[in-house]
Amino acid sequence: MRVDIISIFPEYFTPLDVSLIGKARHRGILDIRLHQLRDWTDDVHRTVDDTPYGGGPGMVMKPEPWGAAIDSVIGPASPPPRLVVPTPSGRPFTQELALEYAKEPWLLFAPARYEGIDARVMAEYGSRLRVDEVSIGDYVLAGGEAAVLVIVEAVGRLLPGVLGNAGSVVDDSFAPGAMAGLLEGPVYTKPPVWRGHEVPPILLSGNHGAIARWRRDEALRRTVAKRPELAARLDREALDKRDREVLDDASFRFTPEDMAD
Ligand code: 6GU
Repeated sequence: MRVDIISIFPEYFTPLDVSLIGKARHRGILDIRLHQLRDWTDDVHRTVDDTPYGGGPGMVMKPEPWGAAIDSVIGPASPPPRLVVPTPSGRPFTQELALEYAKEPWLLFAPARYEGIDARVMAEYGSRLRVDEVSIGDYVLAGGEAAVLVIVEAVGRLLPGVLGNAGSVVDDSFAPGAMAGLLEGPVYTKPPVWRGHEVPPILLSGNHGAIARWRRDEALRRTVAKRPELAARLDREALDKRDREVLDDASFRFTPEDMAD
C-alpha cells in the first residue's frame, strides 16, 4: 500500500519508522511518503493560513497550497488515491473503516493545523476522488497529525504480512467473529503467582472448552462494565443461555428500545 502524507510538520511522523509499521515499510509492504505543505507556497513567508471569512477565532488553511500539493502528489495517476482529511467534525474512524482502508492500494492524508482547511478543497477533490473527513474520537487535538498516526497504525497492522500471528487480527475487540462486539477480557502470562496475585486457575487447567467459555464470560462482563452501549448492540439471537446468565449477573438489561430492533 502507498501512503502519502502532506503536512506542515512532516517530522511529526518519525514514529512511522519504528516497530510494526517501520518493519512493514522496510519490507516494502508499506510505501509511506511525507511531504512538506509549505513546499507548495510561493511567498517568502511560506504562508499556509489566513483569517476566516465571517470572522471568528483562529486561522484557516488557505486552499491554494493544498490544491497545488494534492495535484502534485496525485499527478496524472489513475486510479487516484482515497483522500483522508482528519477533523473532529468528520465521521468516526472505526475498525470497519480501517478494514476498508486496508483494501485500498493508495491513501493520501491531509492533516490540518489551525481551525481546518478551506472547505473548497474538499469540494474540489470530492468530485475527482473519494474524500473522507474522519474523526478519531470525541475530543479536540491541536492538529490532524496524531490522528494520521493512529489511522496508519490501525490500517497498517491489517495489511497481509504485517502481523506475525495472523490470529491476533481476528481476536480484536472490534473484529467480526465469535467474540464480535465484545471487549477482550484480561490476559496473563508467567509466573503463575506474582506479588501474591494468582492467574485464574481455569487458564492452567488445559480444558480448552472451559477456557473459551471463561474468556467469553470475562468479555461479556467487561463489555457491560465499560461499554454498556456496545452490550446493548449485541445480537440477542447469537447469545446462548450462559451468555444471558452472565449478562443477568452483571445486572445488564436490554432496554425497551433495544428490544424494538
Ligand atoms: Cl481527526 N483532528 C483533530 N484536530 N482533532 C480530533 C480529531 C482529528 N479526531 C478527534 N479529535
